[in-house]
Order: sequence, then C-alpha cells, then structure tokens
Amino acid sequence: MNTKTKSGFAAIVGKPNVGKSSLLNALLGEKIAIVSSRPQTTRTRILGVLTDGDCQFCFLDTPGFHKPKTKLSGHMNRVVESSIGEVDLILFLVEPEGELNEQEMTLIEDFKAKKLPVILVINKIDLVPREKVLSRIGALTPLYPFTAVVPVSVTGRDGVGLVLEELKKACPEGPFYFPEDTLTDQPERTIAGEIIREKILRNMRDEVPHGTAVTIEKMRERETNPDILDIEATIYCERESHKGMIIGKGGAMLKKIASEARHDLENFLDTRVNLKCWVKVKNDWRNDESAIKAVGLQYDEES
Ligand SMILES: Nc1nc2c(ncn2[C@@H]2O[C@H](COP(=O)(O)OP(=O)(O)OP(=O)(O)O)[C@@H](O)[C@H]2O)c(=O)[nH]1
Ligand SMILES: [Mg+2]
Repeated sequence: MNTKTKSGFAAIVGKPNVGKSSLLNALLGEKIAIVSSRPQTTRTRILGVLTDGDCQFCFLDTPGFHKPKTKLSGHMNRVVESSIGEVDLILFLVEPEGELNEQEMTLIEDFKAKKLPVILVINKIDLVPREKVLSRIGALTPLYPFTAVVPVSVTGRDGVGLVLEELKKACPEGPFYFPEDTLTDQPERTIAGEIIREKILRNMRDEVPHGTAVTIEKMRERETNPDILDIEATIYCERESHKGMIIGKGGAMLKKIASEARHDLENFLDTRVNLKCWVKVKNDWRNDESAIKAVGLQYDEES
C-alpha cells in the first residue's frame, strides 16, 4: 500500500481585522488564537497544526500587515514578512469590498518576487450581496496567478471546507512535522495570557487595550485541591489613567474582564480556575525594546 503523506506550512496573511485568526480557529475546529473586532489583535506568530488523514497542515497565523507606528508594530510586520519567506503556501485574506490598500499591494509584490503559491480567500461575504462577491473575484484574479480563489464567511461557517479542499490539492508530499494530536506550539501560559488580553480588547475602548500586555506569573494546581488551577496574571498598561480605567469603578471592569477570562480558561484548560489579575503601569512600553522583550513580544530572527 502507498502510504505517502502530505505536509505543508501555510501562512495566513492579510490586513488587520480581516478574519485571519477566526479562519485559523475554524480550520482547526478549536480556538487557539484570540479574536476581536479591533485591528491588531494578533501580535505574534501562532502555529496551529491540523492533521487530516494523510495530510498535515501547519498554519501560521500572523499579525495584520499594517503601517507601523510603534516599535511593537515594526516587530509585528517583520513576523509577517519572515513567515511569508518560510512557507509552502499562503492563505491571503481580503475584505469582500473596497480597494486593496498599500500594505496589501506590498504583500502581492512579495508573492510575485518569491513566486509563491497563494490561495486568495475573500472573507466576510455575509456582509455583501452575491453579485458583489462575483465582481470582487473578477477584480482581484488579474492581480496574481492565484492557485485558487475561495469566497468564504468564516463566522457564517460558509466555505471553510472549500479552503481545506484547496489546501489539500496544493499540499506537497512530505513527512508529518508534528505528532498527529498536536494543536499548537503555544505554551498554555501564553494562551492564558492571550485569553485575558482578548477580554480587555472586547471590553475596553480606544487606546487602552492596544497598550496592554499580559504576563502569567503563576499557573499551578492548588496543593490542597488539585481540581483547582490557581492562575496569577499581570496586566501591563501604558499610563496611570489607563490603569484606573482597566480597574474601573470599585474594581468593576477588572472583575468583568477576569470573570469572562476565567470562563474561557476553564473551557480551554478543562479544569476549575481561580484567577487573580494585577494591573501595573509600564510607561510607553510599546516603544521600549527591553519591555517588548520582557512581555515576550520580541521578533527574533533565530526563533
Ligand atoms: N461578518 C463577519 N465578520 C467576521 C468574519 N470573520 C471574522 N469576522 C470578525 O472580524 C473581526 C476580526 O476577526 P479576527 O479573526 O480577530 O481578525 P484578524 O485578521 O485575525 O485580526 P488581527 O489579528 O487584528 O490582524 C472579529 O470581530 C470577527 O468576529 C466573517 O466571515 N463575517
Ligand atoms: Mg488575528
């Protein structure tokens, strides 16, 4: 019997908020990347592994490619650029309407320079009439010799299966890189921190959430009751006034963030969780290389 396997790395790229992390979660059938309605939710490269029969896909979810304004955004863009250079295949996500912006055109130039196989995924088709989707396909196909063009609605569960089919067709022969039950390379602590950050992004407005970082100081089964996992987290923010807003009146906002995070953490870790969160100020940390490193967000060539 022929038991040749197929495997490939696929980077999910596109502008902020287009639905890259939502697509990764939908492909995996498991939430490993946080999602919010705010641009620049994802800050690092996230690996998600899907083993389906004789095929293994290693997806790299990337931060939205954007015009960098801080040192942190510079790091985030470099994550995208380096991911593109390392993969067998690209999933390029675009909105269902509107002009492609400068960053998206730069990505296409990169695809051309590297002659990359790219599947164009037109997401959020639930937001536009059908005719618009067809004209969108017509307008975008001349831009690059895409391997396939797939219109989808990730949140509407429409078309994600087709993306997977196209991926299978385009996947080269190769060995499995990870054990079949691998889902992600992110440590549980990282995901726990991200879950808390997602709740901040979802509950708070304007600049506050973008200036936060979360670190997990402790994550340990309670000695007196191993059914409970004690988690202690620090939320870093940029200003004293932001700290006040995150804590809220009488601690109400922090309580809401922690309680929503605890709910998701319990589901994800499949155990009871006791979560304690502290808020600390680190002035302008997004422009401070050592602070970016300290919260684990440094782009590192070697890693
Ligand atoms: N209407 C609609 N909304 C969607 C769809 N897919 C994703 N979204 C929403 O779009 C928003 C952004 O989704 P994310 O998955 O966080 O987007 P992203 O591209 O990873 O964003 P960054 O990490 O910031 O670059 C969220 O509010 C999603 O619920 C879709 O098919 N239709
Ligand atoms: Mg994302």
